Amino acid sequence: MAHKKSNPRNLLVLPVHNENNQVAQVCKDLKVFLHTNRFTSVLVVDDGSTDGTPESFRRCLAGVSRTSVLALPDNGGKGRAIRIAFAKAKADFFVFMDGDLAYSFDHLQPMLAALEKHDMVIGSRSMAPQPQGGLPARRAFLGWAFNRLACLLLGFDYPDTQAGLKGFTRGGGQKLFSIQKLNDFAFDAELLYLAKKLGLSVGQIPAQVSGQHTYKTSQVKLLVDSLRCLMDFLLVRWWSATRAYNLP
Ligand SMILES: Nc1nc2c(ncn2[C@@H]2O[C@H](COP(=O)(O)OP(=O)(O)O)[C@@H](O)[C@H]2O)c(=O)[nH]1
Ligand SMILES: [Mg+2]
Repeated sequence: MAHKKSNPRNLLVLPVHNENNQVAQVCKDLKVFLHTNRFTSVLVVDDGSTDGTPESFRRCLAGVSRTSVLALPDNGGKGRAIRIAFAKAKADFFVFMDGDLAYSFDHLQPMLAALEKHDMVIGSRSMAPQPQGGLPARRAFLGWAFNRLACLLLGFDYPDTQAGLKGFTRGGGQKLFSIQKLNDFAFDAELLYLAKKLGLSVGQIPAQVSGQHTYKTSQVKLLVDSLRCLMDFLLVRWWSATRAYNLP
Protein backbone atom coordinates (compact mmCIF):
# COMPACT_ATOMS: atom_id res chain seq x y z
CA MET A 1 0.00 0.00 0.00
CA ALA A 2 1.37 3.43 -0.91
CA HIS A 3 2.23 5.95 1.79
CA LYS A 4 1.28 9.55 1.38
CA LYS A 5 4.29 11.67 0.59
CA SER A 6 4.43 15.40 0.02
CA ASN A 7 5.42 16.37 -3.50
CA PRO A 8 5.89 12.88 -4.90
CA ARG A 9 7.73 12.65 -8.20
CA ASN A 10 5.66 11.25 -11.01
CA LEU A 11 6.76 9.82 -14.31
CA LEU A 12 4.30 9.85 -17.17
CA VAL A 13 5.28 7.65 -20.11
CA LEU A 14 3.68 8.20 -23.50
CA PRO A 15 4.29 5.21 -25.80
CA VAL A 16 4.16 6.15 -29.48
CA HIS A 17 4.51 4.34 -32.76
CA ASN A 18 4.08 6.05 -36.13
CA GLU A 19 2.07 8.95 -34.69
CA ASN A 20 3.77 11.75 -36.62
CA ASN A 21 0.52 13.46 -37.58
CA GLN A 22 -0.47 13.74 -33.89
CA VAL A 23 2.79 15.19 -32.61
CA ALA A 24 1.92 18.89 -32.89
CA GLN A 25 -1.35 18.49 -30.95
CA VAL A 26 0.23 16.23 -28.32
CA CYS A 27 3.06 18.70 -27.73
CA LYS A 28 0.62 21.58 -27.44
CA ASP A 29 -1.48 19.77 -24.80
CA LEU A 30 1.65 18.52 -23.06
CA LYS A 31 3.08 22.00 -22.60
CA VAL A 32 -0.18 23.23 -21.05
CA PHE A 33 -0.25 20.21 -18.78
CA LEU A 34 3.35 20.61 -17.59
CA HIS A 35 2.67 24.20 -16.73
CA THR A 36 0.13 23.15 -14.11
CA ASN A 37 1.87 19.98 -12.90
CA ARG A 38 5.18 20.75 -11.29
CA PHE A 39 5.97 17.22 -10.09
CA THR A 40 5.47 15.25 -13.25
CA SER A 41 8.14 14.37 -15.82
CA VAL A 42 7.16 13.04 -19.19
CA LEU A 43 9.01 10.47 -21.25
CA VAL A 44 7.92 9.86 -24.82
CA VAL A 45 9.01 6.37 -25.86
CA ASP A 46 9.09 5.80 -29.55
CA ASP A 47 8.98 2.19 -30.63
CA GLY A 48 10.93 2.18 -33.86
CA SER A 49 8.62 4.49 -35.84
CA THR A 50 9.37 4.81 -39.51
CA ASP A 51 7.46 8.07 -40.10
CA GLY A 52 9.71 10.53 -38.28
CA THR A 53 7.72 10.55 -35.00
CA PRO A 54 10.72 10.70 -32.60
CA GLU A 55 12.43 13.46 -34.61
CA SER A 56 9.22 15.52 -34.54
CA PHE A 57 8.85 15.05 -30.79
CA ARG A 58 12.50 16.03 -30.25
CA ARG A 59 11.98 19.18 -32.30
CA CYS A 60 8.81 20.30 -30.58
CA LEU A 61 9.99 19.42 -27.06
CA ALA A 62 13.49 20.94 -27.44
CA GLY A 63 14.07 23.12 -24.41
CA VAL A 64 10.85 22.03 -22.66
CA SER A 65 11.97 21.04 -19.19
CA ARG A 66 10.89 17.75 -17.61
CA THR A 67 10.40 16.13 -21.00
CA SER A 68 12.54 13.59 -22.80
CA VAL A 69 12.28 11.36 -25.80
CA LEU A 70 13.59 7.82 -25.94
CA ALA A 71 13.77 6.40 -29.45
CA LEU A 72 14.04 2.62 -29.55
CA PRO A 73 15.85 1.41 -32.67
CA ASP A 74 13.28 -1.20 -33.67
CA ASN A 75 9.58 -1.97 -33.19
CA GLY A 76 9.28 -4.41 -30.31
CA GLY A 77 5.74 -3.81 -28.99
CA LYS A 78 4.04 -1.57 -26.46
CA GLY A 79 4.76 -3.94 -23.56
CA ARG A 80 8.48 -3.93 -24.22
CA ALA A 81 8.55 -0.16 -24.70
CA ILE A 82 6.87 0.46 -21.35
CA ARG A 83 9.05 -2.08 -19.55
CA ILE A 84 12.15 -0.32 -20.87
CA ALA A 85 10.76 3.11 -19.97
CA PHE A 86 10.06 2.11 -16.37
CA ALA A 87 13.19 0.01 -15.90
CA LYS A 88 15.39 2.83 -14.68
CA ALA A 89 12.66 5.14 -13.39
CA LYS A 90 13.24 6.67 -9.98
CA ALA A 91 9.78 8.24 -9.62
CA ASP A 92 7.35 7.55 -6.78
CA PHE A 93 4.50 6.93 -9.20
CA PHE A 94 4.72 5.62 -12.77
CA VAL A 95 1.85 6.13 -15.19
CA PHE A 96 1.54 5.30 -18.85
CA MET A 97 -1.01 6.78 -21.18
CA ASP A 98 -1.53 6.20 -24.92
CA GLY A 99 0.68 8.65 -26.77
CA ASP A 100 -2.05 9.64 -29.21
CA LEU A 101 -3.76 11.18 -26.15
CA ALA A 102 -6.81 8.96 -26.42
CA TYR A 103 -7.23 9.95 -22.74
CA SER A 104 -6.71 13.58 -21.77
CA PHE A 105 -4.17 14.73 -19.21
CA ASP A 106 -7.15 15.39 -16.89
CA HIS A 107 -7.00 11.70 -16.00
CA LEU A 108 -3.69 12.10 -14.23
CA GLN A 109 -5.03 13.72 -11.07
CA PRO A 110 -7.61 10.99 -10.32
CA MET A 111 -4.96 8.43 -11.25
CA LEU A 112 -2.48 9.82 -8.71
CA ALA A 113 -5.20 10.10 -6.08
CA ALA A 114 -6.09 6.44 -6.59
CA LEU A 115 -2.40 5.46 -6.38
CA GLU A 116 -2.42 6.75 -2.80
CA LYS A 117 -4.63 3.78 -2.01
CA HIS A 118 -3.55 1.07 -4.48
CA ASP A 119 -0.37 -0.48 -5.87
CA MET A 120 -1.72 -0.43 -9.42
CA VAL A 121 -4.58 1.55 -10.93
CA ILE A 122 -6.19 0.89 -14.30
CA GLY A 123 -8.34 3.16 -16.42
CA SER A 124 -11.68 1.63 -17.30
CA ARG A 125 -13.68 2.81 -20.28
CA SER A 126 -16.74 1.01 -18.94
CA MET A 127 -16.85 3.35 -15.94
CA ALA A 128 -17.19 6.54 -18.02
CA PRO A 129 -19.61 7.77 -20.68
CA GLN A 130 -17.88 7.68 -24.06
CA PRO A 131 -18.03 10.24 -26.87
CA GLN A 132 -20.24 9.44 -29.86
CA GLY A 133 -21.76 6.54 -27.96
CA GLY A 134 -18.44 4.69 -27.65
CA LEU A 135 -16.65 2.25 -29.91
CA PRO A 136 -17.73 1.30 -33.42
CA ALA A 137 -20.11 -1.71 -33.11
CA ARG A 138 -17.71 -4.32 -34.53
CA ARG A 139 -14.92 -3.22 -32.27
CA ALA A 140 -17.26 -3.02 -29.27
CA PHE A 141 -18.44 -6.60 -29.79
CA LEU A 142 -14.96 -7.99 -30.37
CA GLY A 143 -13.73 -5.99 -27.40
CA TRP A 144 -16.44 -7.46 -25.20
CA ALA A 145 -15.73 -11.04 -26.36
CA PHE A 146 -12.01 -10.47 -25.94
CA ASN A 147 -12.50 -9.15 -22.42
CA ARG A 148 -14.67 -12.10 -21.37
CA LEU A 149 -12.11 -14.58 -22.72
CA ALA A 150 -9.23 -12.72 -21.11
CA CYS A 151 -10.98 -12.78 -17.73
CA LEU A 152 -11.84 -16.45 -18.10
CA LEU A 153 -8.32 -17.46 -19.11
CA LEU A 154 -6.57 -15.35 -16.52
CA GLY A 155 -8.95 -15.82 -13.62
CA PHE A 156 -9.90 -12.24 -12.80
CA ASP A 157 -12.81 -9.97 -13.57
CA TYR A 158 -12.14 -6.45 -14.84
CA PRO A 159 -14.55 -4.93 -17.36
CA ASP A 160 -11.69 -3.25 -19.26
CA THR A 161 -8.16 -4.65 -19.14
CA GLN A 162 -6.95 -2.88 -22.28
CA ALA A 163 -7.33 0.88 -21.77
CA GLY A 164 -4.02 2.61 -22.43
CA LEU A 165 -4.05 4.31 -19.05
CA LYS A 166 -2.43 2.55 -16.11
CA GLY A 167 -0.43 3.61 -13.09
CA PHE A 168 1.80 2.03 -10.48
CA THR A 169 3.38 2.95 -7.21
CA ARG A 170 7.14 2.63 -7.33
CA GLY A 171 7.04 -0.56 -5.23
CA GLY A 172 4.20 -2.15 -7.19
CA GLY A 173 5.66 -1.15 -10.56
CA GLN A 174 9.12 -2.46 -9.76
CA LYS A 175 7.74 -5.81 -8.64
CA LEU A 176 5.57 -6.16 -11.72
CA PHE A 177 7.96 -4.94 -14.39
CA SER A 178 10.86 -6.98 -13.08
CA ILE A 179 8.98 -10.22 -13.78
CA GLN A 180 6.61 -9.28 -16.61
CA LYS A 181 7.55 -10.87 -19.94
CA LEU A 182 5.07 -10.09 -22.74
CA ASN A 183 6.11 -7.53 -25.35
CA ASP A 184 2.84 -6.90 -27.15
CA PHE A 185 -0.69 -5.66 -26.40
CA ALA A 186 -1.42 -8.58 -24.01
CA PHE A 187 1.01 -7.16 -21.48
CA ASP A 188 -1.76 -5.14 -19.75
CA ALA A 189 -3.63 -8.31 -18.84
CA GLU A 190 -0.40 -10.07 -17.87
CA LEU A 191 0.26 -7.25 -15.40
CA LEU A 192 -3.19 -7.74 -13.87
CA TYR A 193 -2.58 -11.48 -13.60
CA LEU A 194 0.78 -10.93 -11.89
CA ALA A 195 -0.69 -8.28 -9.59
CA LYS A 196 -3.19 -10.84 -8.38
CA LYS A 197 -0.45 -13.46 -7.90
CA LEU A 198 1.65 -10.96 -5.95
CA GLY A 199 -1.31 -9.88 -3.81
CA LEU A 200 -1.09 -6.26 -4.99
CA SER A 201 -4.15 -4.08 -4.70
CA VAL A 202 -5.61 -2.90 -7.99
CA GLY A 203 -7.89 0.15 -8.27
CA GLN A 204 -9.94 1.36 -11.21
CA ILE A 205 -10.73 4.87 -12.39
CA PRO A 206 -13.07 5.99 -15.16
CA ALA A 207 -11.26 6.52 -18.47
CA GLN A 208 -13.03 8.69 -20.99
CA VAL A 209 -11.78 8.53 -24.55
CA SER A 210 -11.42 12.08 -25.83
CA GLY A 211 -13.79 13.33 -28.52
CA GLN A 212 -10.95 13.88 -31.00
CA HIS A 213 -9.56 10.37 -30.69
CA THR A 214 -10.24 8.18 -33.63
CA TYR A 215 -10.08 4.42 -33.91
CA LYS A 216 -9.88 4.81 -37.71
CA THR A 217 -6.11 5.15 -37.55
CA SER A 218 -5.82 2.40 -34.96
CA GLN A 219 -2.68 0.31 -35.18
CA VAL A 220 -4.46 -2.55 -33.45
CA LYS A 221 -5.33 -5.20 -36.04
CA LEU A 222 -8.49 -6.36 -34.36
CA LEU A 223 -8.72 -10.04 -35.19
CA VAL A 224 -5.04 -10.82 -35.61
CA ASP A 225 -3.97 -8.95 -32.49
CA SER A 226 -6.87 -10.34 -30.43
CA LEU A 227 -5.96 -13.91 -31.38
CA ARG A 228 -2.32 -13.21 -30.68
CA CYS A 229 -3.28 -11.83 -27.26
CA LEU A 230 -5.32 -14.92 -26.46
CA MET A 231 -2.30 -17.09 -27.30
CA ASP A 232 -0.24 -14.86 -25.06
CA PHE A 233 -2.70 -15.41 -22.19
CA LEU A 234 -2.18 -19.15 -22.52
CA LEU A 235 1.55 -18.47 -22.44
CA VAL A 236 1.07 -16.51 -19.19
CA ARG A 237 -0.70 -19.52 -17.66
CA TRP A 238 2.09 -21.79 -18.93
CA TRP A 239 4.84 -19.59 -17.52
CA SER A 240 2.98 -19.40 -14.25
CA ALA A 241 2.48 -23.17 -14.05
CA THR A 242 6.12 -23.89 -14.91
CA ARG A 243 7.39 -21.27 -12.44
CA ALA A 244 9.02 -19.30 -15.23
CA TYR A 245 7.95 -16.11 -13.44
CA ASN A 246 10.18 -15.26 -10.60
CA LEU A 247 7.30 -15.09 -8.13
CA PRO A 248 8.19 -15.02 -4.42
N1 LIG B 1 5.40 0.93 -28.15
C1 LIG B 1 4.47 0.71 -29.06
N2 LIG B 1 3.37 1.41 -29.00
C2 LIG B 1 2.44 1.18 -29.93
C3 LIG B 1 2.57 0.21 -30.95
N3 LIG B 1 1.45 0.23 -31.70
C4 LIG B 1 0.66 1.18 -31.14
N4 LIG B 1 1.25 1.74 -30.09
C5 LIG B 1 0.78 2.81 -29.21
O1 LIG B 1 -0.26 2.26 -28.42
C6 LIG B 1 -1.29 3.21 -28.26
C7 LIG B 1 -2.59 2.64 -28.73
O2 LIG B 1 -2.50 2.39 -30.10
P1 LIG B 1 -3.65 2.84 -31.06
O3 LIG B 1 -3.26 2.43 -32.45
O4 LIG B 1 -3.98 4.27 -30.85
O5 LIG B 1 -4.83 1.88 -30.55
P2 LIG B 1 -6.34 2.18 -30.17
O6 LIG B 1 -6.48 3.62 -29.80
O7 LIG B 1 -6.62 1.26 -29.01
O8 LIG B 1 -7.09 1.82 -31.38
C8 LIG B 1 -0.84 4.47 -29.00
O9 LIG B 1 -0.22 5.31 -28.05
C9 LIG B 1 0.17 3.96 -29.99
O10 LIG B 1 1.12 4.93 -30.34
C10 LIG B 1 3.79 -0.51 -31.00
O11 LIG B 1 4.04 -1.36 -31.85
N5 LIG B 1 4.70 -0.22 -30.02
MG1 LIG C 1 -5.54 5.28 -30.13
